[in-house]
Amino acid sequence: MINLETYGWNNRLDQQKHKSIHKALFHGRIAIVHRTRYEVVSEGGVFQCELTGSLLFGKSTSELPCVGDWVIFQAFDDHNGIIVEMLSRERTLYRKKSGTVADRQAIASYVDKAFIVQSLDGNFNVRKVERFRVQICEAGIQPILVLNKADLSVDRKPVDEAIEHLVHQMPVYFTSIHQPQTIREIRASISRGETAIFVGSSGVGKSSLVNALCERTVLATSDISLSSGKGRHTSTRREMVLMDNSGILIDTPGVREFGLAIDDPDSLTKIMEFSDIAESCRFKDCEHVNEPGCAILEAVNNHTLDRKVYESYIKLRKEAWHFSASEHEKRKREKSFSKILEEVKQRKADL
Ligand SMILES: Nc1nc2c(ncn2[C@@H]2O[C@H](COP(=O)(O)OP(=O)(O)OP(=O)(O)O)[C@@H](O)[C@H]2O)c(=O)[nH]1
Ligand SMILES: [Mg+2]
Ligand SMILES: [Zn+2]
Repeated sequence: MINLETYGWNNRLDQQKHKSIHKALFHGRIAIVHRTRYEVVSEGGVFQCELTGSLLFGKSTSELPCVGDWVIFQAFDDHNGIIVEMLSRERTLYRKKSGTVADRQAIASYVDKAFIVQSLDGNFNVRKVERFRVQICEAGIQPILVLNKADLSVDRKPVDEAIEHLVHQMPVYFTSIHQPQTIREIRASISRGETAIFVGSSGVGKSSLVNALCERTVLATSDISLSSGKGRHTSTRREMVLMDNSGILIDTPGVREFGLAIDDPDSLTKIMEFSDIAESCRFKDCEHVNEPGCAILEAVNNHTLDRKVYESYIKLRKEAWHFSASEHEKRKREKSFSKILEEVKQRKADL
């Protein structure tokens, strides 16, 4: 029998389940999502489940179960079942679905820690770290920066300089799968029942790190002798694995672009730790672009705030604003569309 507490099941979730009309059924956590099939880890083992029609058609794509979600399911036999209910989501990492204006995509839920992985072999990009960090903090998840492939002889000075402002905002680890001590440090930062996700570009070593943390090959990794490590996508799905006597790890495929899916652009000021300075701006509604008496612009001019960090903030805020405005528009359109549908139904009923 599987002890679901090692997968993060707790009293709060238990209470939630007890309020459900489905409380007599099994519950479990989604480990892998295939197109319409979900692998659910439950006390009785791993079940292959589908969704009931009302879940499948009653929810938008981003609301459908993702890796990490807790669900209640009806078992048909020892291996198969149907998901009848999702427990309410917490700490969900979203991104903007690529190729859309304001569609969100759920990456994983019930996440405690997010490891932003970059490698020191030319992949390092501090602006990308900021982007991931903003989305992670917005979800109430703890961000951690992992700079992998530390065994390669690379000049660390430019990296240290670039992350100077970040080291105050999140823990930073230099790791290598060839240096066990660095892996032990990461392992020690994840407790039993805690869920940690690994995000970052392709080839940085996310799956290799998960394997090293589990001390066995649970995931496929790319063979360096066969590729330059660039643009080759080895992992193709999000997958949850259990680390022995410890936490839950979620590996993700490398993403080329990580678009922000943020509802409240103003939250960025707080997340990027600009609020303290912004309090001294002359105007309460200062946009920090060209207003007189703007404390942020003053900080940039007198070099207490790095101009590049400021520019990054403006760019991310604009993106978040664009997403939230389009999402708002979309909701309005959906509302008026459902109103029209209601009216049509009503008219039919009146006839
Ligand atoms: N030198 C060195 N190579 C590493 C390290 N970690 C991973 N690699 C190599 O980097 C390559 C890519 O590793 P993966 O774990 O497949 O990378 P990934 O981030 O999972 O990539 P995607 O699944 O495509 O997103 C492999 O050849 C690994 O052996 C490290 O610490 N040092
Ligand atoms: Mg991978
Ligand atoms: Zn200002």
